[in-house]
Amino acid sequence: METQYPLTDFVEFSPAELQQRASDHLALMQRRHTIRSFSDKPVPRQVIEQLIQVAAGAPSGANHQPWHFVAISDPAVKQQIRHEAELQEAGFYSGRAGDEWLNALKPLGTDAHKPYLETAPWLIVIFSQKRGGIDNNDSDTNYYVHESVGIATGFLIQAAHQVGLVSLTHTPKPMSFLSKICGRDNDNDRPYMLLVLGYPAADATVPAHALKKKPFDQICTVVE
Ligand code: IYR
Repeated sequence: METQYPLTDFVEFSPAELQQRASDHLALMQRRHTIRSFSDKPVPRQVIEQLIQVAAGAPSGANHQPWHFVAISDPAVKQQIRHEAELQEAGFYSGRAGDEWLNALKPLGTDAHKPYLETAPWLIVIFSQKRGGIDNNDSDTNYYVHESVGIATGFLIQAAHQVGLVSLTHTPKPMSFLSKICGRDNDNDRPYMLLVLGYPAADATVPAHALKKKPFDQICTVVE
């Protein structure tokens, strides 16, 4: 029989505390914004490693943890990533994306220029893994890989905000150049997302478009 342990670290709050905590958490998370202008202020490696440990605590299919995080602060590697990303993005923004996509991006004001890939103190490249199981055994299939890595990435973004950092989810298209740069050019690892982490520049802005949230009744149906 599989071993089971009693749940000993769950903390229960009173209904009043629960309500207060939910309101406080909502207020905290409503201050999270995707940032595209970073300061070069350093962030200690240990903080980044702890954020990654939070991400790696996300639920995953069969607990196979189908992810690998490459955390980069080396200026030469960041420069290389910026160079390659801008090459890909130049093609994307000058037509490859198609008109509909480019129009959808207009209110965000993004373009092929990605200076923050060098300015920000840390880039985290998140890889998803098709196989590996829990013991890194290549013959074991991983399950719900996309869902699992998506949840872990969400944990990472949320944790960064909670500790006082800002982030940008960057998805250069295609992302295959990241496999080579990160030394994970194999047929198991696939770049999932590039997360830029650090402090906002003093003149950082938030596009008005990003503040437009759908009304609650449009995003939620309650059945009670
Ligand atoms: N990958 C490009 C384009 C881009 C696409 C979407 I969808 C965004 O929400 C934002 C940007 C880039 O990172 O600029």
